[in-house]
Amino acid sequence: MTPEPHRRKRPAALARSTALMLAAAALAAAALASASAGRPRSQARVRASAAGHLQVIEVEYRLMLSRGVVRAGAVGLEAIDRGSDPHDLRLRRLGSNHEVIVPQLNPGQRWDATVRLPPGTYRLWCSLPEHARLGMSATLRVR
Ligand SMILES: [Cu+2]
Repeated sequence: MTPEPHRRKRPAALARSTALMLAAAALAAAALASASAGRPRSQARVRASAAGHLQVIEVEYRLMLSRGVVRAGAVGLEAIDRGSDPHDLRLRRLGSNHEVIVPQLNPGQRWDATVRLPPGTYRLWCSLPEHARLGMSATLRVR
C-alpha cells in the first residue's frame, strides 16, 4: 500500500487551529453575553431620559419629586398617593395660567399620563384645603 500524504493528519497543526477556533468562539460568546447583558438597560435609560419622566409621591404633607429638573416636551407624569388621606396635584408654570390637573387620588392610588411641558419654572401643589400651606408644594424646573 502506498501512503496517502494528502489525507494524513498533522496533529500539531490541527491542535493549533482547534485552539484558535475555541479562543475565537469564547471571544464571540463573551461579546454576545456582554452585549445582551448591557444593551437593554442602557437603551431603556436613553429612552426614559429622552421622553422625560417625573414621579410625584403625595404624602401628608409633602410632595416628593423623583427629580427637580426635567427636559421640556413630552413628560411622563406619574402621581402616587402614598399617604393616608386623599390628595390631588396641580402644576403651573410661573407666568402662565395654564394648569396641569391631576385628579384627586385615594391612598394607594396611582395616576399617570404624558403631559407637554414648555420650559420654565413650575409650581406643584396639592389643592385640597390647607394642604399646600402645610407643605404639599414643590418647584420643578423644565428646560
Ligand atoms: Cu393633599
